[in-house]
Amino acid sequence: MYTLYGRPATGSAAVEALLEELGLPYRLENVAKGPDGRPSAHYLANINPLGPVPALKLPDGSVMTESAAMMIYLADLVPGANLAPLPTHPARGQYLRVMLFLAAEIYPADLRLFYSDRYTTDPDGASGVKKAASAEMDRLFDHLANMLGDKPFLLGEEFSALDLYAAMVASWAESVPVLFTRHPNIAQHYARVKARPATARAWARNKMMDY
Ligand SMILES: N[C@@H](CCC(=O)N[C@@H](CS)C(=O)NCC(=O)O)C(=O)O
Repeated sequence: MYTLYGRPATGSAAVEALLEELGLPYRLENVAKGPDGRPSAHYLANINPLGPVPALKLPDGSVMTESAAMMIYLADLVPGANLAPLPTHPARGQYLRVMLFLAAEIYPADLRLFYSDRYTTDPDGASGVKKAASAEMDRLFDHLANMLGDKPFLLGEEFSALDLYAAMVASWAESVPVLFTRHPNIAQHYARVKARPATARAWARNKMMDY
């Protein structure tokens, strides 16, 4: 049994959808924030001392953090589900490249957008951080749209774990309707991913919106 620690519509949403897609047994643990904005002392002491979600407890009791690592790990565990190119597959390099681009570029830019005050020591600096993050998100989503092009999925015809992660970060845009108008291919991709029955089950719980 896997335990996914998360909160609706956060970085746990892609992992939850992937667990559904793979048919792995899991339970969800909601990590509520206290009045100080921090998770419980139990979560900090036993699951993730840094605080954020998601975290994933594996059947052997060990804990993983880092959403992209969970995506790569879980998809590889069930090769028969075909949600990741195998290490020797020609698409493996692009798969890892784009997964890390989403996790290391778009996700942190989004954190700067939504938690701007954390990224400056200047009491008046948050609005500048937010403005820069917003411009960076535009630039990164332009790049994502170029990588997607007119393909149904990021790797081409085949859906993969990458598409879950990409649709999740798209849902975090400063304005999703503006993003989807600017990049209709990202809008179509989001709809395609969200329409998958297993993902739809997980994302209904996350209240992932239709646009
Ligand atoms: N690099 C981490 C980032 C995790 C992260 O920043 N999670 C956010 C939610 S999307 C969070 O828990 N933020 C709460 C906080 O920092 O207070 C990952 O990919 O798992």
